[in-house]
Amino acid sequence: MLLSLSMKPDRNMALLDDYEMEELDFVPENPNHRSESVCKCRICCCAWEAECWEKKKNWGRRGREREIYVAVLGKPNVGKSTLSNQMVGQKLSIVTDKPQTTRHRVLGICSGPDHQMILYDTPGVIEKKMHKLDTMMMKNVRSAAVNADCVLVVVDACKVPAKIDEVLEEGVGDLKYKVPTLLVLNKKDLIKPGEIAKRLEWYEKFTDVDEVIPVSAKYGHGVEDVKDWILSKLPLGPAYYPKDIASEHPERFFVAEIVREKIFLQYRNEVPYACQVNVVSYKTRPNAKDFIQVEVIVERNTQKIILIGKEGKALKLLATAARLDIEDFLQKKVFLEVEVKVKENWRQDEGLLKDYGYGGHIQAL
Ligand SMILES: Nc1nc2c(ncn2[C@@H]2O[C@H](COP(=O)(O)OP(=O)(O)OP(=O)(O)O)[C@@H](O)[C@H]2O)c(=O)[nH]1
Ligand SMILES: [Mg+2]
Repeated sequence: MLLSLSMKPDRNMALLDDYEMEELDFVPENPNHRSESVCKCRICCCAWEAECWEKKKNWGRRGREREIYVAVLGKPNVGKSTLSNQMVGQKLSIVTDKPQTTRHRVLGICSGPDHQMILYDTPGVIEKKMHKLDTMMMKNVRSAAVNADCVLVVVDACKVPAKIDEVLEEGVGDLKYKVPTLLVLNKKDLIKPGEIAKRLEWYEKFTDVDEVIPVSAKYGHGVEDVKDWILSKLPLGPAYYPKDIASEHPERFFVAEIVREKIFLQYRNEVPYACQVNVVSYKTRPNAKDFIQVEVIVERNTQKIILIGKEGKALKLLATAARLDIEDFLQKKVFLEVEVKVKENWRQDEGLLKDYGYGGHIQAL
């Protein structure tokens, strides 16, 4: 099954809307409702620690019982986000054909009648870190894996088999021999069955994983086998989240991600990588469309010119494509305003990166 944004997530996933924020008299530290200060729930990166926790503690957690945490790791472009979306049953992570699309750890909740898995989709593991952003993205990988009860390492079946040591090293470090690890051989639809068998054999022989399962995340083939493997390995805990919610990032996180996806799809070469998207204002209006103001930060004026295009046409195209998906996602009409700004070398600026929500860490309970 192909996933689309029109598969609407439950509105519960929003933590605080503008009205709640006003009521609570909160001044956000950064535009995307994320900061280094970490919510006590240890999952989200939201800045409003106390209230967020207040809100969530009634969500069914009992004492210190366990949920199942699953980290989805792998190199860029292997299909981690596609697999995570399929497992959750909703498009939470953006997907493009370009490597390094995912920059944060994205939490998805997969609830069944008798289980609840909490999945972390992560940025692709890269060896060469060109910018501080890359380093912080790798921190996000580690923060997803540090509490994981099990790890899925996704590899691309089309690629020549290769060791996964560096992926495990980056992700789980010293813990690598302690957590059950499944190698997910993805994109099996792109190779012949005989080749799949050879790849399986190679990975079974030359990697230190508990099992190898071939899947085609894009078409949903083998995804149930992955879930069964996770369930077979782990003790079941009580549901932490209400069964009908799929994530707990605030809506503005998904709005920014949708705009970023459209940038990746519309622009080429370095441009998408030089873009950061922030939601600067999100106003819910009872008698009018929601008003969303987004800024796209680029590193150079030349990139700004490309983004805007001749007579603003490119930016208009981008804003329309983003708005349509945002409306699908939120299931309501919105007014979307997109502005492009230049902040030189933001990818190297630790302060800015933190403001943009990278490098948040997870607090162990
Ligand atoms: N044919 C085929 N394509 C797939 C499959 N899974 C993912 N893809 C494609 O592979 C590309 C990358 O998918 P993503 O899910 O964004 O990969 P990722 O590992 O999350 O990538 P990063 O976030 O950049 O690390 C997209 O074009 C997907 O449509 C699959 O099973 N079969
Ligand atoms: Mg991804």
